[in-house]
Amino acid sequence: MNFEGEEKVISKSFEQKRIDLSVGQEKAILVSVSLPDRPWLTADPCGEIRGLAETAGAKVVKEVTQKRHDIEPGTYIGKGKLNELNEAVIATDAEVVLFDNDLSPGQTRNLEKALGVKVIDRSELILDIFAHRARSLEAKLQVELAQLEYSLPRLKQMWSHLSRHNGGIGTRGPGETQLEEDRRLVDHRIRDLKTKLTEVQGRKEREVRSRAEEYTVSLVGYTNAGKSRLMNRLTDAGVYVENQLFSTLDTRTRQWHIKDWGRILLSDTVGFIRDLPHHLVASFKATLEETRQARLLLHVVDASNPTAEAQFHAVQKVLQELDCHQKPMILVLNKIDQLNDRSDLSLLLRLHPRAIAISGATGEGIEELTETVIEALTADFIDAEIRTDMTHGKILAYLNLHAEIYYQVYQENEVVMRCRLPRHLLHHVAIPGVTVHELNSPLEMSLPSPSYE
Ligand SMILES: Nc1nc2c(ncn2[C@@H]2O[C@H](COP(=O)(O)OP(=O)(O)OP(=O)(O)O)[C@@H](O)[C@H]2O)c(=O)[nH]1
Ligand SMILES: [Mg+2]
Repeated sequence: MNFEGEEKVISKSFEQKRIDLSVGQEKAILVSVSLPDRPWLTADPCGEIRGLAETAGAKVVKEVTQKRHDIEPGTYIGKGKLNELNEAVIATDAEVVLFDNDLSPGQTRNLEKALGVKVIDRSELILDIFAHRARSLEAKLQVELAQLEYSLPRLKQMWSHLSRHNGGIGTRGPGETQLEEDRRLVDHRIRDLKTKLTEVQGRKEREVRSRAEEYTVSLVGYTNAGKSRLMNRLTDAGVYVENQLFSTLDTRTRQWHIKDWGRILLSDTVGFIRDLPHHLVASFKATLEETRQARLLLHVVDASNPTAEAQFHAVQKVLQELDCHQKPMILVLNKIDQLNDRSDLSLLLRLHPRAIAISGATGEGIEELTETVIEALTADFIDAEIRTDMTHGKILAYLNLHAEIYYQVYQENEVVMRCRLPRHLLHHVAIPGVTVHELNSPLEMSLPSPSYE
């Protein structure tokens, strides 16, 4: 991958390799293996990998499935299945085999040798989709880093399957020197990208922190759950909505104005998926900064999807990796207009009694969602009496901006205020020369100011 203003450090041949390994509009056979720790979740075992394959542009010509207790170390699938796959490749003229499971570099190499076509695993396919979708410089840097980290241990195999694929050009594969050279270049580029991303991350952190006083809410959820559509409904953002996986790769933040209440900064972000490549999660930290710093998460689930519950857990797992799983969260059960049978919804509500059922498409449930968001954001408000002398003009201005002041008197050189403000802003106010007394009961609030030294 290559973009403006970026120095080309990776060799041309390496870039070409990546392009050739991209899925494109090829005829593809899908393979999905069920294992005890990674079972199929629906009656359609290839459903998700088909979605990914089509998103990448491939034409699916056949699907092969196998249930196993354990993988075959060399080839992942058993000998019989491999023969069946081989015959299918010949019969359909397939150009690529896409695995729903993750393969080791050795397994990929052996499978390619046996089948004579490219074999691409789930992580590589996801990385490929991300690479095509990335638009901003930040997203491009992040995807390139994830791709290179994924490729580094696979360089040898990348060369060999390409030489085979390209009809015998350099069929003996690259010399060791060429391989060493590639490794060195990739290594160098990884370091370079990490430095650039640290800069981006630092800038992003400062930018997001500067909004610390705002009500920041972040939409999270499985890919295609309907986050962007909900964002558009709430904010008129005009964000790209598409019935495909990973439509959104960059974070967008927009103002959500709630009548008679105020504004919220709402962020829409990249969707998650089961077994998201680890490199990708790690390198997408800059993009997910809004989520990491948000006060509240809206976890959007497609309630009409038969695997809704599993998708919920897959997202929670990624949130854990990002250290966001302890944040206040509202579970939003979306697409209820699409449910044929509302008993599926009852089941989800039994599992998550505090969830809010909505439809981003019809607007059903949006009012309840709005009220729940306000409740969650205002839950941590305090009432306080604040005394300060007149020299603290900045504090007064700050309170005017961020607190709801309902009582204010001037006594000699002192201002006494009673106000309601978010607890997390208290530390901005409680500085030397300012006395803050928390009012704990309505009675105390109505009493004449207590005197305290
Ligand atoms: N019927 C119905 N369809 C919906 C609803 N919300 C979203 N969709 C559709 O679901 C698809 C995905 O919606 P998006 O908003 O792009 O989903 P997303 O979560 O942003 O997806 P990514 O950006 O890929 O993570 C689109 O075709 C939407 O029109 C809903 O409430 N009801
Ligand atoms: Mg989206």
